[in-house]
Amino acid sequence: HRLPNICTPGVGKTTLGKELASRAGLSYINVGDLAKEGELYEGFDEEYDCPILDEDRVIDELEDKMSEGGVIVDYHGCDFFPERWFHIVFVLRTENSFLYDRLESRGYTGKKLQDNIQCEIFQTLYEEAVLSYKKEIVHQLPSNTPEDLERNLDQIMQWIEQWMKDNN
Ligand code: DAT
Repeated sequence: HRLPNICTPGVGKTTLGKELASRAGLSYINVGDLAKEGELYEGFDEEYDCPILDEDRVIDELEDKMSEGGVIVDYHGCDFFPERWFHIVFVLRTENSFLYDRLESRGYTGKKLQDNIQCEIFQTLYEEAVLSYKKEIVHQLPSNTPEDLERNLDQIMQWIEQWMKDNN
């Protein structure tokens, strides 16, 4: 069976991605974890206090799995992945008040907290997604409440079923 590849940049990605993988029988890949395990970095960003992703090595690492299909890729950006990899891209959107609380409880403070909120206000990740993929495959999903999560899961499951019918 051919299975679709899905990219979910945004907020609440891990929660949605893992649950979706288990319901749909797809595999879930967290690019941040993959990079950490393989030390796929090419430097360190002092300002943001985080390592800089070696994008070429990440792509090499994922290529075989992606061509097999059936992969959910979780990352906060999607512009450096090959366009051919993905059949659908979801950008999760969280309102500021909710986002602020979530990031604060994750220990974000100061510039890192402010910049992440700004990124959401300016729709940075959505803009990046529509510039990198055909607009028709990029979807924004609200991700504020547990009800949103459940609705998103139902919708994506329906999309996957349809995709399987159309492609097998
Ligand atoms: P990400 O992977 O995008 O960083 P996450 O899945 O780790 O985000 O979620 C961050 C926090 O928010 C975590 O405590 C779970 C919670 N969360 C995720 N989706 C949610 C939703 N739809 N409603 C309420 N809380 C949510």
